[in-house]
Amino acid sequence: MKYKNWIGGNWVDAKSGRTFQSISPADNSDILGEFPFSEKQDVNAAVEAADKAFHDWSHIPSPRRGELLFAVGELLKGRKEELAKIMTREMGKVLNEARGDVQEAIDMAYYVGGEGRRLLGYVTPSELPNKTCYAIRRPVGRVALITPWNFPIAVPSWKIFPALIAGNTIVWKPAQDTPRIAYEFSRVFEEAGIPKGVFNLLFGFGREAGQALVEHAKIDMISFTGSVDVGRHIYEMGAKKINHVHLELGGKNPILVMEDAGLELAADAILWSAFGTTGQRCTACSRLIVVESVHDPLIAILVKKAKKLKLGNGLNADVEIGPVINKTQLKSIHDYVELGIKEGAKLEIGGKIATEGDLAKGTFYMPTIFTGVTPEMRIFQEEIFGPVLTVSKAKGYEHAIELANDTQFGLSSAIFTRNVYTAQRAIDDLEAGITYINYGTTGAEVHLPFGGVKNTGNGGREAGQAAIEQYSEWKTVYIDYSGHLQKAQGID
Ligand code: TAP
Repeated sequence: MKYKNWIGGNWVDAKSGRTFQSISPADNSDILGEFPFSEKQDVNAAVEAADKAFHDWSHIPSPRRGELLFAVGELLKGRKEELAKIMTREMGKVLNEARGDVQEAIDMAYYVGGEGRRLLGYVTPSELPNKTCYAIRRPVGRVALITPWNFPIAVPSWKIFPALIAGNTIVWKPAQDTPRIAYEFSRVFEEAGIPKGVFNLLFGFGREAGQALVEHAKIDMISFTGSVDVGRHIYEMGAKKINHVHLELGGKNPILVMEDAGLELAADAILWSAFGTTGQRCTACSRLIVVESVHDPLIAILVKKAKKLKLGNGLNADVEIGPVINKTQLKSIHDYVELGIKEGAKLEIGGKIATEGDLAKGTFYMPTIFTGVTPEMRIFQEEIFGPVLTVSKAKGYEHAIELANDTQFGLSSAIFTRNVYTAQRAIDDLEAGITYINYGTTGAEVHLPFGGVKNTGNGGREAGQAAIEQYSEWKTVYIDYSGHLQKAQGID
């Protein structure tokens, strides 16, 4: 089936008529549809539509905007299973995880919908008599949203809902690998009755549609989730226009295991964090750091459990690990594995493209564990974004922290210990936006801030109250009811 862009409330083809296909990574013969290959002229139309809709949308009282988000939440609830199945077909994550992805958007719809009744500012006394002062939140304007394929509903929902509640209009360019689920998600907003032009959906590739969108003069804010390289480029583009740019970038997230950890619990959490979503999460655990005394027993448990993980099409209930998103990513993962071997790491398990039986129909990689990994190795430093876990030995707590922080990234982190002193110290010592105690590195709750330090971002956060701040700006109001000219700072 042929799908269209959604611009100004109308479903339209790309002006050039060009299209691209969405292919299932579990079965490359399964085509999920044909989508417009948008370019500059389509971007112009979408931004014009967002611009035209901005005045009216931003003047609707925010509790009313919240009601629309509640309606979206209700519709998502009703379509959860259907959306999860399409997501599994298109993106590959196993069905249970796809359900979680949709659930995150449902949670976000309700959480942010409720914020429509708050959008909190504050009132202060004035330094002068008969004068009052307060500060309120106002929308930023026309917002460009650019998202990756790995959480194709959850990550966009972290941006779309707060942007809308704050009174912005949006143009969303989803990843080229997951256009179908973006279409289905957008249809829910149409069904809920969002006014024309408030939400515009533009399919296409980053180089063409994405680039033209971030460069557009009428875009006031860019919110981007993706790789560091593209993020840096977008930051530079945004800087030229003095745009507000929000970046959520990569991770190289460590789990630390101390001598007093529960090893069975740690092993289960490590496998879930490293190989869930086939390692394609920004919060995936890609570096395991284990103190020497428990290193060998933990590796033995991990290898035994990892061997039992079942690869396959995520629509099948017994499958635990789905495919890698596409052939380019499959090659990149395998190149990293070959590099790891050359760098001198020891391959404990995996290290191969999986092609047995039905796996040959798609892009599958065996869960892979390297031991003996040291900080000079590129597999320790670079985001592989696949089912590859590196293991490093630490001499003790201080060394484990030193290893954990020896990275350009700082998204998530975790420590397994039963010692409350060690746990509390790690919360202070780990350079990351998120720290888990006795849990893996993945999983987020929508009412708490999400994001990272160092090269993982530029200081902003998704979700929680932080999301509202992200998509709004302060307006300060002074009301003088003295009836004469009162000058501040004691000027006569
Ligand atoms: P990227 O290749 O960076 O792509 C992300 C988005 O940017 C896609 O929609 C892409 O479009 C678009 N894009 C590419 N070049 C562009 C350009 N020149 N101008 C404007 N847009 C452009 O990342 P990815 O491979 O899809 O996603 C994986 C990365 O995302 C990992 O680094 C992961 O850690 C990160 N991630 C981070 C988080 C958070 S919250 N920190 C969450 C999820 C993922 P096309 O796909 O069409 O090229």
